[in-house]
Amino acid sequence: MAPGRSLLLKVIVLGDSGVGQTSLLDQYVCNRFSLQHEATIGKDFLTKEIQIEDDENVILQLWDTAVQERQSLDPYFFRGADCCVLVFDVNVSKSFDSLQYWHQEFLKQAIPSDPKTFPFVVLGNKVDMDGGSSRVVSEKEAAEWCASNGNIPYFETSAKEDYNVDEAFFTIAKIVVAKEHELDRILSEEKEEEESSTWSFENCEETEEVNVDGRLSP
Ligand SMILES: Nc1nc2c(ncn2[C@@H]2O[C@H](COP(=O)(O)OP(=O)(O)OP(=O)(O)O)[C@@H](O)[C@H]2O)c(=O)[nH]1
Ligand SMILES: [Mg+2]
Repeated sequence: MAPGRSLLLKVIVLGDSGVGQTSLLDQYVCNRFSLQHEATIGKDFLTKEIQIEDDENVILQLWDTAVQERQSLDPYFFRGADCCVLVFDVNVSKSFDSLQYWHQEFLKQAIPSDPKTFPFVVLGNKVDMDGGSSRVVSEKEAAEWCASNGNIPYFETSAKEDYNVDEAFFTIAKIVVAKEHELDRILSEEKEEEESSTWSFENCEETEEVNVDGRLSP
């Protein structure tokens, strides 16, 4: 990436209604938390620019979707996503069971070029509730699910207490940027390979470029 420029990353947040998706984004971007549950309507995004290395800035475009959107996922909306954040509530086992569904639905709709390596992150939210006594999904159980579904990074969070929220989104940005760099590296290697397979014959009167298969270059 050219110096001084920021990479824009499209991040989709998915999960059952009420798990705290909007609250996590509100806490992360606006440093605020509300006890009210106002179901998200339509789809909306918040942006936050962060620095992940000395000379590397990224703009996270964080998409919060409404229940209706999630139930009939719009393929055109999900295509082009750089990361998908799956959220569940550690106090509601149904929301944990739904991870499988959201994971599969996202892959089905977004059709990433390599589903096995597409960056997901899982957030187990509301760990603060009742001092942890009402939780029904253990950290071990959640981590095991993540490990067996492609080693997805797992974070325990509390939007209310602002616990692990910055850390989770920072890791999300780093994972996606690392993937972008890997892609850039592969593309430049391919380009170099392509260039080195073009030979020049300099002993002719006019220099002609010939491909390895002997055809003249266009
Ligand atoms: N104790 C506690 N409550 C939380 C936390 N995060 C969210 N909540 C509460 O959970 C409720 C639902 O939060 P939302 O952020 O609106 O949930 P959502 O996932 O966006 O819900 P939909 O928009 O309906 O999909 C609200 O009453 C929040 O105050 C948390 O970390 N701890
Ligand atoms: Mg919401």
